[in-house]
Amino acid sequence: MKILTFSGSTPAEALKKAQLEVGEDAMLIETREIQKKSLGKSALYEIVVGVEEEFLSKPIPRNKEPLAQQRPLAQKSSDVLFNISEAAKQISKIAEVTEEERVPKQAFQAPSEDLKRIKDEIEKLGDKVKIIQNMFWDEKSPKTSVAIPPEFAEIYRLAQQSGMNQDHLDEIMQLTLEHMPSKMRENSETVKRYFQVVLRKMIPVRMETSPKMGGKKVVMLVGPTGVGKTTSIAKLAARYSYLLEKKYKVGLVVLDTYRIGAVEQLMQYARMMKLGIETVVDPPEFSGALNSLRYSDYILIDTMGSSPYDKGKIEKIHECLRSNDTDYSVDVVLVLPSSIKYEDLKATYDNFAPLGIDTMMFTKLDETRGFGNIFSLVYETKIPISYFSVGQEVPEDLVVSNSDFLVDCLLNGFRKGELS
Ligand SMILES: Nc1nc2c(ncn2[C@@H]2O[C@H](COP(=O)(O)OP(=O)(O)OP(=O)(O)O)[C@@H](O)[C@H]2O)c(=O)[nH]1
Ligand SMILES: [Mg+2]
Repeated sequence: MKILTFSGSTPAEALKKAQLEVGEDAMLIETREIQKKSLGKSALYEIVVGVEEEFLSKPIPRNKEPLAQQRPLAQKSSDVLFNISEAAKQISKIAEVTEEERVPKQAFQAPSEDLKRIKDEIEKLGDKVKIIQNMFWDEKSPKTSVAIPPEFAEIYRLAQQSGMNQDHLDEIMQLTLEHMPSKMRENSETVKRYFQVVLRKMIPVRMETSPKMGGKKVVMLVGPTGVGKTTSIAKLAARYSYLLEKKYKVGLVVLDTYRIGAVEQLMQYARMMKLGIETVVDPPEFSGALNSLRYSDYILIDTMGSSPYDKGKIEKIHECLRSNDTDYSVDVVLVLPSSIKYEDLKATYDNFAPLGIDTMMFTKLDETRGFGNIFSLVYETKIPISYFSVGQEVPEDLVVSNSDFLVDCLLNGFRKGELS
């Protein structure tokens, strides 16, 4: 065996030279560092290889470098450890190990740096996922598809379950999509908050105002049978006459002339609260009844319950309103139960609409779970809400209308215990 040495600025470079000169069959005997890298000087490595004489006799390609670095070495072939290919693999393994060793060392020195890098990467990935979701939402508007992106899914489901009319829901979703800043679409919490703001803006409410100096408020409650008109009149009478800071004079009128029981019901409340009460049998008596209560700040008018399809009874109320020749304008409040579906609310509204509805009052909120029907009716008719009735108790189960209350009921359900 012939022993040869090759040198290079790295062990790999020296090996490459050896491979070019003597081929793959040489055996690596030793690798040495001859000169350390220093300023202005590159490092120098020397490898020692052993080659069988027979391989050396093969012609060496003409364009190969001469064996400039070659020098014999007193080394036995039994000391040969590797062939050159194996050595090459070993050297690259050493390089890998060195690299691996360096990583944990760095991690140990600056763990927060690496964690920060990983965190940044995760955040970037999260952003990409959200961008994809938003692109998906842009493409599939709720008008054309039921596929709602995850951030919108919760709010969409809640609104749908609330009994809101589907067309209204789709319209509102469309509006939300158009106006919502893209930053807010990022998670379901911000989507919900924005959706709440949109809904709130869409609910017309009538603020409660007191009668002007020397003025009077005349309020008439109309609506189907058994919805809670008389009970609500009693709650309002109690509120105005002794629950508010200022105590107002309240007078009552009852238009329900055919049902003795109904008149008696309001009479009892009047007695309890010491309020004046007038009854009206025929429409021409209506103005007279108002005039006889002229000392009052509030005149509250209870009417006979009418089936929404009983045009005769509704017409009788209309006649009273038309016959009013006093100076007082009558605020007509349509009382509706929140427990019926949107389509029935709308049909009822349509039947009472000829009376000229000024505001709506929704009762029996304590008996229902979804409030989308109320939302849809006010969204459709644009008639503001004045009050909610949330139970049978007089006078406490009355809520003065505010959009926050309805939106909260709509999205989170009604919780009587949480009423202030
Ligand atoms: N749970 C619940 N019951 C209510 C509410 N408001 C009224 N009621 C009840 O509903 C029933 C009918 O109430 P009324 O006030 O007599 O209804 P009305 O609209 O005057 O009925 P008519 O005069 O027959 O047309 C009574 O038992 C009330 O206690 C409410 O908000 N929640
Ligand atoms: Mg009644």
